[in-house]
Amino acid sequence: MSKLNLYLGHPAFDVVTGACPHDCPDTCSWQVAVDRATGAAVAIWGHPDHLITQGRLCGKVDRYLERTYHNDRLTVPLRRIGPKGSGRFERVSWEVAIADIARRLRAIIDEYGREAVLPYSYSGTLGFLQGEGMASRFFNRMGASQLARTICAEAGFQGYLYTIGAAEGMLPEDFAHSRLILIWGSNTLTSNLHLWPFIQRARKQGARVLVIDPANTRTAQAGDEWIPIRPGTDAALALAMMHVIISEKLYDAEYVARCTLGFEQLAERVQEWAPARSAEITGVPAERIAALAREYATTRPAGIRINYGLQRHYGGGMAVRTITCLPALIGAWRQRGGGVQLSTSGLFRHLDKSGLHRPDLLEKAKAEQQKDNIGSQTRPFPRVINMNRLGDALSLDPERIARAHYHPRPSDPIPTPDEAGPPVKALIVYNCNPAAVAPDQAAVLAGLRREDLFTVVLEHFQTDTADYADYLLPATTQLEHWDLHRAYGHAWIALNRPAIAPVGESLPNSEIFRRLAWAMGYDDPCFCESDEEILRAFVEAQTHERFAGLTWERLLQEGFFRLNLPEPYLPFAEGNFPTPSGKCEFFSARMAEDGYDPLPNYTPPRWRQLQDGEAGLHDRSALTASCDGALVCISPPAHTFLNSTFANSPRFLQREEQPFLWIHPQDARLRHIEDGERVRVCNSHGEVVLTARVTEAIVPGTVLAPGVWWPKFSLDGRNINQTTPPDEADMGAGALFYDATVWVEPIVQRENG
Ligand SMILES: Nc1nc2c(c(=O)[nH]1)N[C@H]1C(S)=C(S)[C@@H](COP(=O)(O)OP(=O)(O)OC[C@H]3O[C@@H](n4cnc5c(=O)[nH]c(N)nc54)[C@H](O)[C@@H]3O)O[C@H]1N2
Ligand SMILES: Nc1nc2c(c(=O)[nH]1)N[C@H]1C(S)=C(S)[C@@H](COP(=O)(O)OP(=O)(O)OC[C@H]3O[C@@H](n4cnc5c(=O)[nH]c(N)nc54)[C@H](O)[C@@H]3O)O[C@H]1N2
Ligand code: SF4
Ligand SMILES: [Mo]
Repeated sequence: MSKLNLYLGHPAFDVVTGACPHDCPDTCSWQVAVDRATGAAVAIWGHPDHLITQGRLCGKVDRYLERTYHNDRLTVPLRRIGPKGSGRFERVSWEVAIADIARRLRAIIDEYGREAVLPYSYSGTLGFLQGEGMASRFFNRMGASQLARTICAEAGFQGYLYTIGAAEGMLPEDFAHSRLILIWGSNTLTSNLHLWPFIQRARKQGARVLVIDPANTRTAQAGDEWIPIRPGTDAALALAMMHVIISEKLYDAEYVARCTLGFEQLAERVQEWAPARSAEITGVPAERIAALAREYATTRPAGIRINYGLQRHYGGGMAVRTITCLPALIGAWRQRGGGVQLSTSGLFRHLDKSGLHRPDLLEKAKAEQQKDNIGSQTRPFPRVINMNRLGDALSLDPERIARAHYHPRPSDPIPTPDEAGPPVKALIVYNCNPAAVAPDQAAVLAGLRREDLFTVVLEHFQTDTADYADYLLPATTQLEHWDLHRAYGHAWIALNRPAIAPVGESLPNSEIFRRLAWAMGYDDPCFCESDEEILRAFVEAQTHERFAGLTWERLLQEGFFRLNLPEPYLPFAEGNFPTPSGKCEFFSARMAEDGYDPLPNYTPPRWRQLQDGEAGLHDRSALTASCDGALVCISPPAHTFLNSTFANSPRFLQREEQPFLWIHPQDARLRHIEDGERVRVCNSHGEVVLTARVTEAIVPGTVLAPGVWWPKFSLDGRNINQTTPPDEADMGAGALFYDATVWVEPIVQRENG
């Protein structure tokens, strides 16, 4: 019998509707059974009535109760007693913790200015409230440094916007209508599971599924064909496909004329991109490229799923920009099942978040800052720090701090060291585990180790980051707090109701920031609103037609809401792209203004530039004279981890066995590396010990380290982000997780020699 039938309607249990908080395109709705007698959650399952969840959670979140009731859950506020990083704490009361944190923050602000405080957060929860809801009110009111949240998706997102205009495209359910599906830089069965049933439906109707990936992933194995490609070279593949499509006149001339901009220039550009040239760059044989182009242009409808795996390279922005020209070229947008999906977050772009985040409070802080008479007045206040540059941001060197400022486009000025602003003296981390997930780990840890840095961490568990906290505050999990979610892989909004009381003394992020605001003396009424009041007001503030019919009462009753979209949803069938020209922009004047090539192009990845000796000397590893024997390292998600979340669960640790490094037999042989042997993976940023898995499931010249392991549960207390460069992608200052150049050697050999 299903869990649902066991508990629904049973007098001894309440069934509470919620939503998965995690960073995943699927944003599942769930139901939780709560024992009325004990108040404990006893079962969780996917909501059966949700079109995308379809009654199933993934293997990770199916075990969410284990996470909530885990023995290692933080349940009381803690204050550091040992040296920084030792992870030794004593228990304190909430009153003491909040009062002391506020006192320390005030002292830092008085001495160094508001910008000396840096919030650091990302995607532990994607909820509107427990994500940035109360936190942004707090930091706006303070006038703290702002954080550019660049760690995941920025490069590709910007590339998509230049071409399509907004993060809108195919809906997942519409892949059921496709007859050809390209899964391009995405491991659907691991990171976007709820798309798969729609893909399977298409296959039953005869659709073919091709997977373009450097690794023979689960998804590649489950598809019809794996097309192996060298990391960071996808734009070269797309350009050659366009070359074939245009030269063989397989494009949709009518759609191109009516709905696109710059076809003539595009045609001229792709003349340079014969499949043979692309083959040399991508490693995909020229005949395969030509056949792929023909199949893509002549199979209708053709859908492309790109995911962010594709854009964690130096040329990631341009790659996404270039690939997303393909559907317009063949008129794929005309049909249901045709087009491309990167993210659906743009469907929600009309959400009015001003009442939630209160940017007006920042104006208040700015006005006060004028009077403070501390800090730089020569550049806009407050400064914005690129989260990928945390190591630089935490250094005391003004040159490095300046480098950590966010400058997402070539046309953006890089501040001079005297405009860098104060050193970061207080770091407030929530929903994030930078000691594990951020690039240039050694630099990040050096910063966290600073005795003069006051660090507060809000967490469920004692992560590697938490080990460096001065105060470690226990946060509630999704079972224990209110929240509201929008998806980035479909068109639904979901409400999360608390199912159980907070475990131990844990508090929602919203409540922790609320108490901190009071202790800081911020008397704005918004810091007195309850969580329910905040969410209700947010829902009621929405006026755009896409949200017509969305009410708080309805959410309470039904748990989720689908945006009002036309049925079928064919956003660009008649053009109407949300770009400046209203067309799909093969030629983008905005790109030219922002300092880019206005046409689709191939921007080589950083590993390629290093090999060709072209990388800027900004970057320390460029100083390594020779790239002989270097390999490209990518580190996509391990199946049962979600970034670093779940990577402390005994069950999932056992499934992933140990931190592996996939290496092709050819590369292993050259280095005398045997399967199962310990290897050292290193570059000028850092090094880490992994266990070699010699396999043909990765293209030669590339190694793959499934991520993201907790350093402290790894072989040598480090993880693969020791080798991730802090450099920025071409667009949006995005991260380069899959663009590391590394050297790999067996450990035995080095110790002997
Ligand atoms: N189980 C699980 N699910 C997750 C996550 C997780 O960590 N674990 N992470 C979540 C997050 S934060 C995100 S952003 C989303 C999206 O998550 P992504 O990190 O985009 O993950 P994937 O969709 O797995 O895409 C990675 C795939 O891209 C491939 N790849 C790497 N470089 C290249 C390249 O240059 N070209 C091509 N063609 N392929 C390349 C990798 O081999 C891998 O198979 O998934 C979310 N879902
Ligand atoms: N090498 C490598 N590194 C990567 C990636 C990769 O593919 N390879 N992927 C990158 C990507 S795409 C992303 S999105 C980032 C993600 O990086 P993070 O945003 O750091 O995500 P997680 O690693 O899942 O860590 C989230 C933390 O938030 C905590 N948390 C969850 N809910 C709450 C809450 O309600 N309150 C509080 N206070 N804490 C909470 C969790 O316990 C967890 O420790 O990692 C990036 N790092
Ligand atoms: S992680 Fe993704 S697939 Fe798993 S329950 Fe959450 S939203 Fe669904
Ligand atoms: Mo991400």
